This record gives sequence, structure tokens and C-alpha cells, in this order.
Amino acid sequence: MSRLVVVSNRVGPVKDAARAGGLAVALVDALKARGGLWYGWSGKVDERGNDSAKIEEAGSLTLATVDLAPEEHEEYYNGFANRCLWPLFHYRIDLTAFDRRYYEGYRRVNAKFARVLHPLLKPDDTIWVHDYHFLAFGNELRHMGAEQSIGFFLHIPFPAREVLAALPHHDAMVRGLFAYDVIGFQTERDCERFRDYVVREAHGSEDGDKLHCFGRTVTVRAFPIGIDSEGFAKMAASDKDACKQHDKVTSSLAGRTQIVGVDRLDYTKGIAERFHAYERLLQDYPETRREVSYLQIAVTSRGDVQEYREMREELDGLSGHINGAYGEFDWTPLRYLNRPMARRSLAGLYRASKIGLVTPLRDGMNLVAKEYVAAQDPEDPGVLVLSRFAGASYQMAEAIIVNPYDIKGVADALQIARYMSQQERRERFEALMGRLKSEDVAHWRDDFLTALADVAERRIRPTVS
Ligand code: ADQ
Repeated sequence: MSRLVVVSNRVGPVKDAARAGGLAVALVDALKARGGLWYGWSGKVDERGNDSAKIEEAGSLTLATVDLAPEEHEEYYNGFANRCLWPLFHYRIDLTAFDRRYYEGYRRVNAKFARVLHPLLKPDDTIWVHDYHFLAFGNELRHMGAEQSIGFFLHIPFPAREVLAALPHHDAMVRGLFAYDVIGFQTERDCERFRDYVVREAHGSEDGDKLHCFGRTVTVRAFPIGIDSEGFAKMAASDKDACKQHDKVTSSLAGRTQIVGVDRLDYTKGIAERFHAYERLLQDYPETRREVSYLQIAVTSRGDVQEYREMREELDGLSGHINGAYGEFDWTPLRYLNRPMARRSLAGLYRASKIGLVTPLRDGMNLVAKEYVAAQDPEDPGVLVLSRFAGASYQMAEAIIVNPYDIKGVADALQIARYMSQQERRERFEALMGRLKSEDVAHWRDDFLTALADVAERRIRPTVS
């Protein structure tokens, strides 16, 4: 088997991946079994922004990282990746910064990452590049003469053609993507949008799961990312810390129904809309007061970006308002905590919560929805209320599917979840869990790497644009 080289913006943390969000969680799970090289940014900003990799061993993995110079961090990471691509790909054109300086910085940093990795590569390596930070990376690597198989997986949604066309360099960006051999998306919908762009905007053609354009051919397919479902279920049921957390939460609830939300603090996650929906539940169904308790855990991310600071202020205000208006001396309707939790404790918390509320406005997949279900007690499972705009909704039809913009609809769904019979909860859980097990993170990894290996066997070496 050839060596696997994974390229992603952040490398690790191998031990506490949850702090770094969904992508790190998935990659640690995927890489641990196979070993290989994991390459990306060190997370450090250094005046000199070094141009060579720091190599470390971490169990079966080798980690290779580079630092960024302050202006690289500002233009590539804060700028183009997080203030342009992230909002645009999540349909927030209103929050998108179209700054040419950011784009230039992004191109330069993609080229730098390629330049530093190139001498570390072996001829038969398989390279798997991740996410919107590296749209241009494969093309840069090809320019340096790399002939290895290179696959790309996008963790966030691919936007509709008209939305993408708002990006001044959309054509160069899509052309660059054709340097990859396989392009993977989270859902079939994302593939459809990509195909639509390539065929209608770039005048390419399709042939099954192949797309021809710019004189090249790529395989385009959906590979819905999963979690280590069995491992997570086992942890929730029997890990010492998970059980401790479960018991602590259960006793503090004194028989109330807990609704739980767990997110990175991000405007795509729809947390403000969720707070409004909860308030609507308390308003429209007064009997829920004192009977429910909503716990929202939101770990701060991208604190340097203005929009994120503003959102934090808005959420602080809303949570204060709800508790001020509805709270009692002995009942706090909403507990809102800005901190990371250990994965084990999170598993126990999910299991102690009768309703999982996952209502992003847009999300590539959303792993919290999957973790919540995997953590449930099969005999007496909780109910997942899930946004139709999370990629996960296409695999999780047995959740209560909601439109997160429809505040009243979400409040009603919470009420339906509260009264759902045990029999129905079990039936829904069994269907969901069955699919979570067969479409887990190992399946995602193997499926993608098999597709890449298939292409490699038949491939004519790519040329550069
Ligand atoms: P994220 O946007 O980070 O991921 P998500 O898929 O929900 O979103 O993953 C978040 C991860 O971080 C989960 O594993 C969760 O348990 C963990 N987490 C969140 N808050 C936490 C907290 N307070 N404490 C501890 N852990 C916390 C991106 C895309 C998603 C896609 C993933 C994977 O935006 O759409 O599902 O990558 O592809």
C-alpha cells in the first residue's frame, strides 16, 4: 500500500482533536488506522514565517508543519479562507470580503505549502488534500512536477453557480481544482452544484461521475463523512468520565427534559435562530416552562474575525434576555457556555439529553448530529431535531427535519420531540444508528481512497494549466 499523505490547514492536535473541530476529529480517526504523513500549518504565526517543515513523530503518524508569517496569516487564513470562501460557500455573500490582496495572499501561501511539501514526497505517495484552504494547492504541486495521485475533499458546502460567480476569481479557482484526480463532496447536492458550474459556466461535459473540462478529466463524487459510530456509542455507554458526566447532568435536571446544542461558535450554525425558537417554545407552550432546560455549548473559534466577535455579543444578549424574561429563582431556562468539552464528557452529555438540537443555516455535514445519535441509550433514545440545510439531513431522514429559519416550526418540532413515544424513538434510532454504523468514518476514508486508487490505475499523467 502506498504511503498516505494528508494535507489540511491544521495538523492535529492528535490527542485532543475535538478542540479543532470536525475536520480534525475525522482526520485523526481516519489516519490513526493507516499511519502516514500529515502536513499543514503549525497554528503558529512567526515574524519569519519559515519556509521549511518541522517534522515530528506521533505514534504511527509523522506530522510535518510550517509556520505562517503575520501577513500570510492575515491574507490567507483570516482573509481569503475565513472572510471570503467560508461565508461565500455558506451563502453569506453579505459577509464576504472580496479583497484582491486576500486572494493574492491565498495563492502565495498555497504555493508555499506546495513548495515545502514537494521535496518530502515519494514517487508512489497517495496525496489527500482537505478543504477550502487548499483549493489551489494541487495545481501548485503539479506545476512543480508532482505526478502522484492527488485527491481533494471539500468539507463545507459547494455553493450554487450564481453564488460562486460572485467571486472575482471563480474561473481560475475551478480550473485549479481540475489538477486533482478525484474531487469529493459531502453530498450529492454539492456534486450537482459543482457539475452545474462546470457544464454551464465553464462549458465542460459530464460522463457518469467524470467531468471533462480545461483539457482534463476528474472524478467527482459524494463521500458523506462519518464518525467512529461504534467507538462513540461505546464511550457514551461505558466510559468512566462519560458516565460521570451523564449522572451529574441527570441529577441536576431533576426530571426536566434537557435540550442540547453543541457547536463551534459560528454564524453558519444558526445559534441565534435557535435561541429565538427556544423562546418561542416557552411562549407558545407555557407548560414547558420549568419542564425543559436548554444547554448550549459553543466553543469560541476564529476570535480574530470581526463577524465572530459581533455574533458573540448578540448571543450573550439573547441568552441574557431569555433568562431574564422567563427564569425563576430555581429554574434557569437557558445555560449557555463558551468552552470546549472533553470528548468523553460530551458523549455523556449527549446521552443525558432527551433532545439534540442541531439547526445550522448551512453545513457541509455536521458531525454533532451524528455524535448525538450514536451516544443515545438504544432502549430509551433521545430525539434529534435537525436542519434540512445540514448535509447530514440527507442521511438522517428519521430525525425531525426542520427549516432553521422557521422559528415557529422549530419550536413545534421541539414540542413534538418532547411527546414522542418510546416506541417511535426506538424505531427512528435504530434506522439512524444502522446507517451511522455502515457509513462511518472508516467507510468514508476507504471509499475515497479506493476511488483515488482506481483513478490512479487508469490515469494518464496530468498536465498543468
Ligand atoms: P465544523 O464546522 O467544525 O466542521 P461539525 O461537523 O459539527 O462542524 O464538527 C464539530 C466537531 O467539534 C464535533 O466533533 C464536535 O463534537 C466538536 N465540538 C464542537 N463544539 C465543541 C465543544 N464545545 N467542545 C468539544 N467539542 C466540540 C467542518 C464542516 C462540517 C463538517 C466537518 C467534517 O463545517 O460541515 O461536518 O467539517 O467534515
